[in-house]
Amino acid sequence: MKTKLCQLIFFMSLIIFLNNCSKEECLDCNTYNMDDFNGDLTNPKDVFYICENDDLWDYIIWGNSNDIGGNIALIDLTKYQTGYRSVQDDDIDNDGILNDSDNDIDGDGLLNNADMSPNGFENNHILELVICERN
Ligand SMILES: [Ca+2]
Ligand SMILES: [Ca+2]
Repeated sequence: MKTKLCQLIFFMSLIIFLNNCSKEECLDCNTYNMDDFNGDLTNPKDVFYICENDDLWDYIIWGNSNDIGGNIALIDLTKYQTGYRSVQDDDIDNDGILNDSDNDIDGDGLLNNADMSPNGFENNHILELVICERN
């Protein structure tokens, strides 16, 4: 009886151990601004490395090989994982000066400290295409 219980505990422990050993997926990713993306993959907006357990992973709406469309069809989906993410626009008025150092963030001619709405009234998020290479 005691031997059976020990065997049961051993096999339960083995199953739990093997389930926890599955390797998490990590990806090398490039992002492209969807507003001006023309299919050119050589000039990414941002480059990052991400793993499934990173917080950033959940901010990306991951696609899969069943919903291929538009420009993404150019990519070999057995090698690449694609998705979308929404990020804060770091240069709202597109003057080349990042918001952090821009004294007129929305570009309306009123300096931030005198502007009732320094970030303007537009949606200040950018939709980015995320294309990641599997490791
Ligand atoms: Ca700016
Ligand atoms: Ca302003």
